[in-house]
Amino acid sequence: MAVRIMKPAAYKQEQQLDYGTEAQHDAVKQIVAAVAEQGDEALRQYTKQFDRMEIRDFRVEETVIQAAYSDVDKVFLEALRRAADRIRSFHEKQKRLSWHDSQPDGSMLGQLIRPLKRVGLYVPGGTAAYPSSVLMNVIPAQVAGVKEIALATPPSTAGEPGINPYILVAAAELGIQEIYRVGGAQAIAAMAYGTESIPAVDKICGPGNIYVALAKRYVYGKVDIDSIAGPSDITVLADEHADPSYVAADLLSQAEHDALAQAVLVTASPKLAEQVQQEIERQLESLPRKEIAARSLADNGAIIVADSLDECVDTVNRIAPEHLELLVEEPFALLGRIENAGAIFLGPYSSEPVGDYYAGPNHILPTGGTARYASPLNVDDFLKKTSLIYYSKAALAEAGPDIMTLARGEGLEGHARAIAIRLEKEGM
Ligand code: HSO
Ligand code: ZN
Repeated sequence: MAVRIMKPAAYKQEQQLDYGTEAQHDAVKQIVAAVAEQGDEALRQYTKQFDRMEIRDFRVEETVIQAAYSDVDKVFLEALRRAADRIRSFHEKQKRLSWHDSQPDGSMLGQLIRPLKRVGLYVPGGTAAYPSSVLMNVIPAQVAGVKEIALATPPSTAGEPGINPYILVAAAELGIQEIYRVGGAQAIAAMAYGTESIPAVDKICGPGNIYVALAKRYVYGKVDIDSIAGPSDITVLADEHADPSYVAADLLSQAEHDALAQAVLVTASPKLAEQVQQEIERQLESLPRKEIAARSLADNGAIIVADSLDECVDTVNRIAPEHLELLVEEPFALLGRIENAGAIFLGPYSSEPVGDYYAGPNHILPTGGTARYASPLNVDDFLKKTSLIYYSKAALAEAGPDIMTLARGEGLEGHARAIAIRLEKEGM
């Protein structure tokens, strides 16, 4: 089935946030409460029930992590190392320093910037377990200075070591040795509340199924969480200079992630629209994940034909894509008009996979239109700020009357007196 061609007004973006059913909410609530109360015992029971596995030690042994190297191709490992280097150097640029500002009256104000102490990363099982996502989650945390990073991933009965060796190797390459074989809502609860074998963390990151997403919502407040990611999306804005085969390939690269993924072309060229439509059909034929990609394109894909480049830009801003490719003759000229996008890929050689794996910017991006207000995962997500206030005697003498006025205006005489007692005692 061909991707639908439509006018901008006909394109309605589905907000695909999955809020779960009542039964799923109830199940997650129960799991979180049981793990918070009974710790490892509850973890063992849920792992038996959901993963069909009896776990003695949740912690993955170092020997198992090392052994995973023999299952990973050397060429893959070298590419992974080069990707990690680039991702690290990009995130190094985001670091910020504590600062303070001294005033002529001797007072001083500032911000202490400190890393979170301990972060937990959830890595889903199955085909969506991406080693590249381990890099994208862990590296900004390390650059921020987080000392303790633990990883949780579901155990699997399929072969040894029961955990995707690529995930183990990606973690080991980053120096992460604390890995737990536990998945689902129970893993999130364990990291939030702590159990005998899994110490509690301060923040939980990483994608997962609906149970994981709901559990993250439940534990938010006890710990911090990253955003709850929806299905991935791409919008390609292309003009008549774009190569239709590139456009089609890039749309397919996003569509193959997930049947719920959204791949959209926006163009003012009806000719390009038709060429891309045909090219997608042609390229789909030989794509190994063609069923997933075809479903994604049929259900959520669109080719939007606008009347002008201006209308294309308006449409892009309305979609607020996670990934935006500018396959136009002068991509830099458009930048100033793009208001909402998680990541912008400029020109014919910056295909999305360049950013998914390698260039350096994070691939954990705001999905489903949330680029209206959200940013890519970054170093700041692993930092916290503490305000510093030092007032000198002279500064308090000057500010005291204003502070007392504001306090009394709120009916808080105790506040006013905390200032007054100083002014009086010191004759200010
Ligand atoms: N496109 C995905 C990231 C990814 N692609 C991981 C391949 N592996 C969401 O940005
Ligand atoms: Zn991707």
